[in-house]
Amino acid sequence: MSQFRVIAGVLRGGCVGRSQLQRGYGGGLCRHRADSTRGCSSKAKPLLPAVASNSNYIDEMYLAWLEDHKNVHESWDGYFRNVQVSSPSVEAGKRRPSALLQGRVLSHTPDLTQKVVEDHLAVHSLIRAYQIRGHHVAQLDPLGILEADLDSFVPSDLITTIDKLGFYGLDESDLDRSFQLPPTTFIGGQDITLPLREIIRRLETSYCGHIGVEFMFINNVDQCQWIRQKFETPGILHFTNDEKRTLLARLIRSTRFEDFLARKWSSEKRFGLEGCEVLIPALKTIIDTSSAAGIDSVIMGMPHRGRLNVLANVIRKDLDQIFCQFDPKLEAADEGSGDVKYHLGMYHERINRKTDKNITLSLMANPSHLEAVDPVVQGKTKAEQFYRGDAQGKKVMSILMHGDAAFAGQGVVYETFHLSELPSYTTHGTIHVVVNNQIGFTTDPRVARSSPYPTDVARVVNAPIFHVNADDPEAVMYVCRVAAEWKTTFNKDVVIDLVCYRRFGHNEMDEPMFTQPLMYKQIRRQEHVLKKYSDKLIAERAVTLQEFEEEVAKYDKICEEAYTSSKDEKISHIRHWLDSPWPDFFTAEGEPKSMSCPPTGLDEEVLQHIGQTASSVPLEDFKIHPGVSRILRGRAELVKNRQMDWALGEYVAFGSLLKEGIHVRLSGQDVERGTFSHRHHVLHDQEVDKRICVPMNHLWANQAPYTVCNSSLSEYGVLGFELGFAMANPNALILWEAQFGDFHNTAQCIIDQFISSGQAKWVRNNGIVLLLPHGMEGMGPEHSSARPERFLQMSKDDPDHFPDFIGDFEVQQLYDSNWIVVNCSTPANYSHVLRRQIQLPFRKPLVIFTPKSLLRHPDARSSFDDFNKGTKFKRLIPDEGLASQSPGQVKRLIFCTGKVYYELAKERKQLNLEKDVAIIRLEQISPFPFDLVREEAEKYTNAELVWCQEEHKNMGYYDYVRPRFLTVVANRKSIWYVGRDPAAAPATGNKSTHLNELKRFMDTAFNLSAFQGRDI
Ligand SMILES: Cc1ncc(C[n+]2csc(CCOP(=O)(O)OP(=O)(O)O)c2C)c(N)n1
Ligand SMILES: [Mg+2]
Repeated sequence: MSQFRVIAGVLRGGCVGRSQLQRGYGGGLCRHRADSTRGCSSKAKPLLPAVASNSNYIDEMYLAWLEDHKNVHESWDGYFRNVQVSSPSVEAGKRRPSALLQGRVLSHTPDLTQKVVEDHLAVHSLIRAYQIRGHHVAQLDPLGILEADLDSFVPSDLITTIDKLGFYGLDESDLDRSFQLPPTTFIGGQDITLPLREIIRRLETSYCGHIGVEFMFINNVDQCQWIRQKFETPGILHFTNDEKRTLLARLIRSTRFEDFLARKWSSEKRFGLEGCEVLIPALKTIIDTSSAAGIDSVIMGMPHRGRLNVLANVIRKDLDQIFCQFDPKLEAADEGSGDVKYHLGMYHERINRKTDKNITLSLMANPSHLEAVDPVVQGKTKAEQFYRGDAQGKKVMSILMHGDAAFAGQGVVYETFHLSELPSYTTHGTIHVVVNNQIGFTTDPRVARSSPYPTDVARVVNAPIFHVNADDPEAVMYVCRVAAEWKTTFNKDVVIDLVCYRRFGHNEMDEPMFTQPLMYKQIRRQEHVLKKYSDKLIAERAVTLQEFEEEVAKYDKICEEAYTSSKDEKISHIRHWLDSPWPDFFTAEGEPKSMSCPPTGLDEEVLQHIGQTASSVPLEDFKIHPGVSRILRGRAELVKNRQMDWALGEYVAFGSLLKEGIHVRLSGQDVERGTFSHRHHVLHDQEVDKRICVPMNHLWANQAPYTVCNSSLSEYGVLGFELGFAMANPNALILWEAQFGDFHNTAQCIIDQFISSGQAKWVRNNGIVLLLPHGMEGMGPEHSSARPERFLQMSKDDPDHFPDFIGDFEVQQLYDSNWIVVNCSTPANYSHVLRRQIQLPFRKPLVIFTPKSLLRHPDARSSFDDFNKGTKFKRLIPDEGLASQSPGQVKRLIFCTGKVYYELAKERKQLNLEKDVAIIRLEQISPFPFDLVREEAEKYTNAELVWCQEEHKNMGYYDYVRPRFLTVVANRKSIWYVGRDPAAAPATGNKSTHLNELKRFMDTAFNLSAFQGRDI
């Protein structure tokens, strides 16, 4: 066999055709010669370097080809034919191919080879430039007046004019030369070489049309290759007539729905979707594709814009239920204050018509606060995945919709993205859809963000971003399909940027011409997308005009009929808008199954068992840190003495609930160890990297799982996430712990908008627990106060109304409250309140101010007796000392809460005032235990009442408790204040000032004549 034949044979066997290349991408890039039977190993060099290293190589191949075209691989065959065609003036067979590559007859010199290589490299760079920067010149803006990205930057390495070829050392004469395509492009389809002109044309089609793809920052080559294949393969944007008709029908529904609302309620705010009607078919395409891939539950979050349309045409809420919300005379049937129609949520199970599979769609209720719902959706999605054992997110997924201004501006978007890949928080890929109407209320993007696109925030997690012109419905559908496939393939987030416009003002009342006159002149001229698309399909004969008109008439009729029946609705049930129903937890009417709470005490064996597990390492050969060993020995000692400290009390609550099948999840910054190093729920082997042990998961044979997870350094995002998690299942204890209580205020929006008011607005129970370390310990202004005053101000119990004590008052009062605020002073009470949270027949958020120094305080311990059967949470802890034995002689009754009790008790002892002063601990502050406080006030008839707190007077609890105490004593007595003076900062940064303040108010607390002679 001649040498030429060997080379040709190698090429034929080894030169990889397109289909082989496509298959190969998952296992790594390969355009290598792989036929080992012909002497090629997997280490064979790629073709191009071989060309580069030896121009004879091409010549030899060329000669082999001349001998018989079949001697070489068909790609080379095509290549040599091409070269011949492009140099017709010379008899091709007599020239060397290295010369032919230049399109001229030249003698064979090393310079020539060099030039071939350089030109190929240049073309490869050019291809790469389009992949990276093509989106900058994509035609994304349907209005064609603005840049959908903020910069008008036209990359110099894109061939927007012929002279740009010079950037690569090429010129116009090179346009018809063929170039071999690199393995990092799919523009060739089956062809491995293409003329430069065609290369550029195809790159423009893929990257500079109505779709702009941003993905080259992704640091995973398989993922990049996957995207390239999806967007570069020729002919990808092909739709069947059936698909086009479905798309048209969906666009009709979306458009006519808004038209209908506009006709019937022209002056009502509804935040219409006009200008982005394509959102509805877009979402439906995502859902269809996801359903086909096995997803059967989709949880969605979205802002105001287009929400009613999504409810009607994606979730399929009954139209009459939507229309009746516009009736001003509609009466509310449920308790609570309700919410405006474009905030309500919805849950619906239906059959997906495209896949014939069941699918559950839920849209989460949300406040006006843009993007606040993002982490909540993620938390709920995670919880559904967790409880269904859907470890990879193959069944349950989330879709988040955003406005362009909010997506760029709200920090919680970033926080939510950063949860997306964390093991205990990932939902395995969210599809984000941005309704990018290029405006936020009245503000232009150029003054609303510093990044070129509103979507740039997604780059931090390597999410691909697909920008698409929303006036090209087919391009949108394609992008949505790819996004859904991306999610199911890689389990990672992806962003669809629907570049659209807002046909009217921010809402239907707003005049946009005040602020965006030119844009709105253009918008008035803009043809509706439905008109454009229907014309297109009619021209293509995919539908007839008559079919189109019939489809429109059909949907209009549906709307009219629903409108007529909506007039019969006189009462609005918010319950019908519930996004997370708990059917087995409540009665069919959505009421609690009882109005009582079983006691929360436990058997001695349970306490012993939990105590022992908490003091040991359940795994063999597991070497823990000596400091942790010491802590565990300390716990064992306590257990031996039937004592519990704070950490053990918590262990008992969690461990016993796990035994009862209740999942417990504790999340927050450094919660695994505990900020104050008291918890140690995750043990780390000191010798084996990443070997950990969670003893709580080794407690019982068939226990529920315990999740304890250190979170990212976020409050807003993480608290929102846990709140969402707690929505999925009432039979779970979900706790979020702030590092220090003060940090909760960066999550204030979740607390105000969801936790304190969520049930009133959306009739949705939620049993989330907030653990907020709190206490004046001289640590300075920022590590002292969890701001109890804020929580108490938002408690809805009436300060001036003395309630009737009917039924189980404790439970009834909790039922009527919007949340529960406690400050426990003993481990047992902490443990009981956590257990009560689950024993209650309904769910309310629970805010617990937790201690810092008390974690190790020898007096702040509880006996096993306080946990035993029959014991329960004490809303108030009465004085049990000398004062309580002869209450008539007590001169002063000090009410307090939390840690200050121990300081007061110590001082009282030192001053020998135990008979004169009674100290009562308010453990549940809100709802206020009117019944128990009255008992105490009546018991100590001759005592003056004092409220003592360590917080400053304008903070803490005083403003909350004072009017309630006065209601208890019917304004016949004063409640005197003892504590720190009013202040701006929650605590001093100066240690000695701190101690002086403490001394001063302790002195007042026990100065029995301090208030004599003062007016009531
Ligand atoms: C956190 C928050 N800040 C301010 C507002 C007031 N607001 C309501 S809509 C809006 C503009 C939103 O623009 P964009 O996100 O682009 O959505 P669009 O209305 O354009 O669809 C603003 C500022 C809000 N709802 N939430
Ligand atoms: Mg906008």
